[in-house]
Amino acid sequence: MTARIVIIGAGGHARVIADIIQAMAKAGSDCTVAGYVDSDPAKAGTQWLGAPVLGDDGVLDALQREGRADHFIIGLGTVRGGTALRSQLFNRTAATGLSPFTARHPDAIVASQVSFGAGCAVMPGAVINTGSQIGDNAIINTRAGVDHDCCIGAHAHIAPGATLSGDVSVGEAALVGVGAVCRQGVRIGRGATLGAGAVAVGDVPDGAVALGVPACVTNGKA
Ligand code: JB2
Repeated sequence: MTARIVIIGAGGHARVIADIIQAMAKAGSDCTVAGYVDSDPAKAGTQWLGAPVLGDDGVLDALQREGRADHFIIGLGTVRGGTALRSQLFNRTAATGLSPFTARHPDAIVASQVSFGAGCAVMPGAVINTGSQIGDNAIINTRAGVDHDCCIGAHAHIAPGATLSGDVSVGEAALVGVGAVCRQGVRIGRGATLGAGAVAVGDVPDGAVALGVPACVTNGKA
């Protein structure tokens, strides 16, 4: 049966997700975008990549009950509220009875013995090497590299062009910024941020923000 997927959010990241689902369908997967939900009332009724904004999060129960959608994926990326908001939306939407959908672009390279949780997003050009584990609702963004035996926690975001060497661990809801680099074996803590372009040569503690080359923990913004 065709998976009818509702995308949570209707911004830039959501459109990238819609494009992936459409690319998967073209490549033979039985899936379609049922529509989006977005908290901005001005977006209700608009169309993005041929699919409508169906309302706000309040319509999810009815979509599920009336059989208009059966799956969801979080379409918010790096917004205010960050990964914490993504995890809240994931848990709240799963509670409606919709099932999380993993969107994996056909042009991503995924090695053997890689495992995915529920509701992940893997963008075009991403490379995930053997033995890696990707947690629920994690994003492996455009051209990010996740080498062998990495462990990416639930709700984490590996931003475009980031490079993780082998055996790197990224904690739940952590953000590895655009073009950041993690040396072999480092641990990025739960809820931590490694800023854009930073190079982590040592561990980043839970909740910390680390910036620069080599990355240093700071109280500043990433
Ligand atoms: O609670 C919510 C909610 N909060 C904000 N529920 C729902 N259903 N939608 C919510 N939104 C909506 O998410 C906003 O009204 C807005 O339409 C959308 C966020 O769109 P925006 O384009 O601002 O951000 P994004 O998350 O799609 O993209 C960010 O992250 C990506 C990874 C940008 O930084 C992109 O440049 C980046 N590539």
